[in-house]
Amino acid sequence: MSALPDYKQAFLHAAITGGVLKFGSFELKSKRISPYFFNAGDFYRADLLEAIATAYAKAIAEARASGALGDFDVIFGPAYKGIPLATAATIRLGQLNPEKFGDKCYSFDRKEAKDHGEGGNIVGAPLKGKRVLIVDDVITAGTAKREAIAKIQKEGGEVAGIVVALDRQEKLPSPDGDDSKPMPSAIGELRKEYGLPIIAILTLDDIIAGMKGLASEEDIRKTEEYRAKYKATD
Ligand code: OMP
Repeated sequence: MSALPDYKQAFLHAAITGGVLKFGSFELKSKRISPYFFNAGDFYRADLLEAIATAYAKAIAEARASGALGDFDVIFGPAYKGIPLATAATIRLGQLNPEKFGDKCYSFDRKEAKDHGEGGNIVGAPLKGKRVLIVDDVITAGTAKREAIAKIQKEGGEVAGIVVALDRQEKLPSPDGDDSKPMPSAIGELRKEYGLPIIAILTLDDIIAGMKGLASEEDIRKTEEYRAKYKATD
């Protein structure tokens, strides 16, 4: 029996059987070579999109109910992969609890500012004076999250927190390039630096625990080896 809540188990099952969580050899943004890769852009089929939207919505509702996350006005999805995630999560959250979440809005950024028509950098709800929850796919080094925080602040919004589908639990690269040294995690550093709640639907530990029966013995072994090599100290 899995210790994961049902909605997380259902999400992990959808990610593996739907081919969103892939096993093989993948170069990451950090240049590390990973035996697994989670591509949120592959949640394009209706049933998979529904699965990820439900997982975000339930994780957000759970965090609000426990007090781990404060109130927010807008769900922001950084371009491009965050756009359908934030949009779908906003709809699902409103369906889940219309009274509590029916007035939540979505918003996303343009990669290039538009200089005609309505103009600007933001599509969807304006961020000025709003509490903004970032919804994004994966956290490895936290670079993309820092960029999203800076964009929201520049628009006059206040970041309320970050929700990701997967925390890879990786240590930050050592300044001297020696990856064998213990180092803290990207999530831990972001929490410390910005004092923000950061919520992950799944962690690498959850994936390894849930892979059994869904992935080959070899993929499980390689993923465990990768975790042993790159897992952060916190
Ligand atoms: P940061 O941790 O904020 O730099 O973001 C990591 C980014 O890496 C994600 O937003 C993805 O674009 C990409 N990524 C994945 O999508 N899936 C993975 O399993 C691993 C990565 C990655 O390259 O680390």
